[in-house]
Amino acid sequence: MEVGQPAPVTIGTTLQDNNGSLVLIRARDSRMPCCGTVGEWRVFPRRAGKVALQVWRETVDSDILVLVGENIVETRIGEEDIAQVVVSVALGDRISVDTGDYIAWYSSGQESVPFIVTAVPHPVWRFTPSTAPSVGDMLQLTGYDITADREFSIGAILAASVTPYFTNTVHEVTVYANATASSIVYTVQYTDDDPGDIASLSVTMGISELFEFLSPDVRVSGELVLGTYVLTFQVTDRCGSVDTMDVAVIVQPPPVAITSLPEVTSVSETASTQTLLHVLAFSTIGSYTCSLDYSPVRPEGNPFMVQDTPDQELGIYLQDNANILFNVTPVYNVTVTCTALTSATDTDFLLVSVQPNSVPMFVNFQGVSAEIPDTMTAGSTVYAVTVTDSQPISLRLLCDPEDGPFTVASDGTVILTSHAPSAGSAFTWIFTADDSFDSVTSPTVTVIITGASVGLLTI
Ligand SMILES: [Ca+2]
Ligand SMILES: [Ca+2]
Repeated sequence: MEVGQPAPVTIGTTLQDNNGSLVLIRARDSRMPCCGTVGEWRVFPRRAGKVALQVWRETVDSDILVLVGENIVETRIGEEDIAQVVVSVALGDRISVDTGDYIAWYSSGQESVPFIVTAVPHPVWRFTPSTAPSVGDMLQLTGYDITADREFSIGAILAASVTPYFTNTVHEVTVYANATASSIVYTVQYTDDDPGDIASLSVTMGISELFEFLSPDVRVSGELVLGTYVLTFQVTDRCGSVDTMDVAVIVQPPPVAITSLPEVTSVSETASTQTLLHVLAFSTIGSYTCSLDYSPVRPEGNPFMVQDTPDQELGIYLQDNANILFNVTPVYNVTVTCTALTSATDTDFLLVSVQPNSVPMFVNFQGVSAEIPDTMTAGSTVYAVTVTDSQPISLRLLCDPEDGPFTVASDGTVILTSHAPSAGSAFTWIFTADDSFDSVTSPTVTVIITGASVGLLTI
C-alpha cells in the first residue's frame, strides 16, 4: 500500500532553504493506511547528504508525537537531482507502523526534498530541533505553526507484517504426575522478523485444566492425571498476524527404583530346594509386580522365580530342583523388572554366581592296611575314618569278600557285626562318602585278621 507520493520525481522541484529541519506532513495521504512495515521509501533528493526518513505516532495526546523509527538514506555528491531514489528496506530494518502514523524526515544539513505548493489544504509542520531526534523522542506540535500547504517528493510503500513464529524445537515434553503446582513444564519461545513487532507480541494458550500459562512459562496448575495433553499456543503480532503451535505434554507416573539392585549373590549348585537369593527393596514403598529374565538361557527353563517372602516382601528365589550346575553355567545374570500400581517401572540386575559343590574329603585316614585280632567280638570298633563336608554325608563300606563281618557307622567307625573271623583271613575295604551330589571313594584298605599271639598291631 502506498502512502505519500507514489512517484516523487514528478512532484515539485522547489527546495526549502533550511538547515537541520524536521518536516512532518499531517495530511491524510501521508498517514499510514494500515498496520504493517515500511518496505520501501521513495524520495527525490535534490541535494547530496543524509536524510532520516521517519515515522511518528500520536500518543494519547494527539498533539504529542513519538518517533517510532527511521531509515537513513544517503545521497552522495553527483547522485543528487537525477532520479527518484527507491530504498528497499531489509526485513530487519523495517519500521513497524500503525494505522495513522505519520511520514516525516529530518535533514541534518540543508533540506534536500523538494516540494510544490498545493491549492488544497495539505498541512505540513516544520521544526528545527536543536539536535537530531532519536527513536522514542517526543514532539510537541502545539505552538508550532503549519508551515504551508505543500506536497513533498517523498512516499513509502507499506509491506504486510510478517507472521510471528514459535522457535521451540521440542514439541513433546514429559512431566511426572507428582509434579507440584506451579512447576514449570514448558517455556514458549517466539519471535517476529519485524524487529518493531517483537516487543508487542502476545502469546496465549488454549484452556487447560491441568496447566496454566504465565507467559512464557507453562506451569502445573492442578493435580496431574496420567495422559497426554495437547496445549495449543498462539502468538499474535500487533497487526494481528498469528502463528500457532501444539505441544504435547505427557503426564507419566512418578519414577520408581529397585533400590536393592544391582547386587551380586551366590548359591551352591547343590541347592535342591527353594532358596531365597535376594529380597527386593523399592524407592517408593508400595505394591509391585516383578518379572524375571535370565541369561544364559537353558533348555530346562528359568531356575529363578519371584514370590513373597515370609515377611511379605518380594524375594528372588532359586526354584525347587533348579539343578544349576557350576560346570554348565557359573554365573547367571537375572534381569528384574518391577512395575508399581502407577504403571511406573524399573529394571535392574542380580548376578547369581553358582558355587561348585565341595567334594567330601577323607581325613584322619588310619592307613591303607589294618590288622584285627581274631579275639575281637561283635560290636567292637576296629577302625575309624573321618570325612568332612558341609553337607550330610552318607558313608558306605565295600568289603571284599563281601561277606566280611564289618559295617561302617555314620560317624566313620567300623564295627564288627560278629566275632572276628579266623586268623589269616584277609579283606579289602573301600569307603564311599556321598554328599548326595558328589561321591568320593577312599583308597583301598587291606585288612588282615591276626592270631592272638601276634597281638594288636596297627600299621
Ligand atoms: Ca510481524
Ligand atoms: Ca558337598
